[in-house]
Amino acid sequence: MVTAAVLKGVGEDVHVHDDIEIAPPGAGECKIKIVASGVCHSDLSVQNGTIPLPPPIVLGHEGAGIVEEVGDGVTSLKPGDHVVLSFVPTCGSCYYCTRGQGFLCEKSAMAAMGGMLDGSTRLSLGGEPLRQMAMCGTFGNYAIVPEISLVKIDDDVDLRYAALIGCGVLTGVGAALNTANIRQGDTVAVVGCGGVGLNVIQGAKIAGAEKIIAVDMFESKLKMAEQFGATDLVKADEGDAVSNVVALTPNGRGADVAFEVIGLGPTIEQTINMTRNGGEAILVGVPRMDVMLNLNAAFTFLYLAKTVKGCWYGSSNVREDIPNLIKLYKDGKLMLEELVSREIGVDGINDAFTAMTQGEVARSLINHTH
Ligand code: PAD
Ligand code: ZN
Repeated sequence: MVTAAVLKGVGEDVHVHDDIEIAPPGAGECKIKIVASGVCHSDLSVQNGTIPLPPPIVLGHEGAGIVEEVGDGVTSLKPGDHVVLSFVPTCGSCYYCTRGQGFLCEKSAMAAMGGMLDGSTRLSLGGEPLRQMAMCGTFGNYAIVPEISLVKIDDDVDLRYAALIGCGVLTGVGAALNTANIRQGDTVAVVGCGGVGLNVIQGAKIAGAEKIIAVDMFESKLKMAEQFGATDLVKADEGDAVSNVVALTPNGRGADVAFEVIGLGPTIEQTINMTRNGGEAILVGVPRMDVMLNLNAAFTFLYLAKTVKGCWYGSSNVREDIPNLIKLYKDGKLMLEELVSREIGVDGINDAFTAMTQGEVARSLINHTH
């Protein structure tokens, strides 16, 4: 039996069930004992309908664990291996994977339906099929996960911190190192300093940015931003955020690269507007499906020659980027422990969602061994 936090209806609290049935891993799948899972805003976005995934579903997509059993044909993993779960499966052989865009792997389309690669499910509750968010479902203590969604890591990495790599770190650091083109000495702005935004900040620092301007509604988040490498802090609700950021950039030019890490129409527009002429705006936050932007096409894209790039999963290729991030962590260049504001049990998930929206945490971390 599996114990997991289940969302039964959009807008409802999640409830923990300890009587979830789990089928053995199918061909190309592994049974994973999930050790830890971060709580990301995207989990809350499924709960509140911003990201449309069909319930009933086990939320959670930022996790790490230990392989317990492997299905037919699994060759790259064996029981006992430590793994980070990737919320995008990467087959390694499709059009996108072979062009260095593993984050767009053709196999990932099924994740939008909440099922496994073949659309079916491996969990059930009271006889009813139960989906797993992004083929992960890390708010459960066990999951069946496709082999192509798993990346083996060294046994000496604490799985609690490895879990965070699975979404927030890959996405945030990847936005700075992969999606954006940050040059040595650049001025960067980061709008939204949550678990992902803080990783954009530390990624921008690694990329060589000299000035990193952090923008958030909460003083508490700005303090965290400073800890992760922000050099200048802007309180979003005090005056006009765009002018306040631009005033901090050399010659009032605007940011060489600006990141939106919230997912709201107005803050996306602000982020594009605070980018300098010829600069890059990187969109990381996931908006509701009906959000449209109001931008002057001629000025923004032609006369001011700005580039706007979408950042899905930090433009990551997980099989290369996860080992690289672990190396950065071991070399003391990447902060992981500092991202964990609280360690909770799976029953603390609704409180963790509240804490996230109140600016209290960088990340809450579910420890399934509690
Ligand atoms: P979070 O809730 O921890 O952080 C969001 C931050 O934005 C908080 O610190 C808020 O205080 C701040 N904020 C909210 N409104 C404003 C505002 N108007 N002005 C300034 N700051 C504000 O979320 P997170 O860091 O876990 O996730 C951030 C977004 O990134 C969210 O939309 C999530 O769905 C998305 C995401 N995208 C990907 C991807 O692949 N692109 C991956 C993972 C998460
Ligand atoms: Zn996430």
